[in-house]
Amino acid sequence: MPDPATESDDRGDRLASNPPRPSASRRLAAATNGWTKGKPMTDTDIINSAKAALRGQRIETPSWGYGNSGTRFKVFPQEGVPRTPREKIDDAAAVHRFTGIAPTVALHIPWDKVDDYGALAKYAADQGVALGVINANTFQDNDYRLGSVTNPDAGVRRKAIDHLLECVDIVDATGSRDLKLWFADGTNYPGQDSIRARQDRLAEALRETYDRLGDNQRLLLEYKFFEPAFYHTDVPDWGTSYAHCLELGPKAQVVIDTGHHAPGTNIEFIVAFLLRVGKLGAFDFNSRFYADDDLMVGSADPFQLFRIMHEIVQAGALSPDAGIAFMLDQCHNIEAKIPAVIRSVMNVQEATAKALLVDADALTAAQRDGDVLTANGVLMDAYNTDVRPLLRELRADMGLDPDPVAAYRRSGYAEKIRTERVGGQAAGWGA
Ligand code: LRH
Ligand code: MN
Repeated sequence: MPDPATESDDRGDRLASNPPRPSASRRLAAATNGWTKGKPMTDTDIINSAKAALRGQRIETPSWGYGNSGTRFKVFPQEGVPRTPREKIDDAAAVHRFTGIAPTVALHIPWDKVDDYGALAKYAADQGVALGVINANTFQDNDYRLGSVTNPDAGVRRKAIDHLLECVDIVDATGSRDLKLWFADGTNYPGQDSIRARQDRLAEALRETYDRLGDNQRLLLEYKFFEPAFYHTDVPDWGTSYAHCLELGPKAQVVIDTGHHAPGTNIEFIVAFLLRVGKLGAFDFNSRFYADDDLMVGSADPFQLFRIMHEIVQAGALSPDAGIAFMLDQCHNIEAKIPAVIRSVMNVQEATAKALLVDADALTAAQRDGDVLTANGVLMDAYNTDVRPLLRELRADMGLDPDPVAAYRRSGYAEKIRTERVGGQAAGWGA
């Protein structure tokens, strides 16, 4: 390992052999301002390949992100909130119209329960979107006080498993690919139940559900280190989810909800690890300052989101055919919901664009040479690049308004839903 103290002098001759390439921001500025005329098309290639990747990016929005939500202290209802799954789909379609990269909406059962899921899928298609991940809900029934699939009572476990199987029927009916499972299951006091026995019950329920999946369907298992359980949670971390997914088989994948980790957790390590073993199925993107705050992704820690997308880009896992579902899982307790979702999609786009501008050759060379500062510098260069001009240009190329939030505000959609959606029961968590 090179001695950092003497790092500079032998770096000299390396610099001679491959002069440092202009920084990401200089290359971006050069390319977007046509300074590259006559220069080899390298920078423009980089920009164009970044644009192509960004154009192919897909972000799924959550139906519950359009409904009322809050905390145990208060849910502040908002005007114009959808009352039905169809109105939630309308709002998701609006987000797609202004961002161009959010063509699917995740459903949550029973919050989005309908009699005819095929008709709902048709309705979504008519609005220009498709139904995405189906989320089961075993955390709001009175019977689940001591757990759902891990409950000591076999009858309660049966009820929970039947709900999971019903959700697979819904995946069939909507033509979706994924069933997503998050269990609130856990205990509040040491001794309350057998941690080991609960793992056996969980494995049994997962097995029965997994075996019900169709060939091209997946079971996505989400983890969370606490809440609503405050002593132990039955799927508390990525390792537990990974172990159960390994035990189940290839159709079982891990979901990383960016708000579900103990403070200080290096989430991009989990991303890199699961990508390496082919077990990363999806993200629930949001951000937090403290616990599972479910704030707009990238709003609390944009650098963390960049580091996560850097691992994704480096692994070539950004494009939809890499199989990772990039979803938002957020609650807009005090802010206007649709512009918040649009802003969130833009935050993921910005983090992705910066990750796509990382000079991978320079990074690999510096890492190979143990050149710590240069390696970190290459990443920070990309992170500190203002990619908003590039994204505005991309949206214009896609026939979209360069500023989706402003375009949404000018569209009159907010006024339309405020006047139309009067009466009826505004959608919410129904907790
Ligand atoms: C649990 C969770 C899970 C969803 C719910 C809406 O905290 O992240 O993904 O089912 O939020
Ligand atoms: Mn989640």
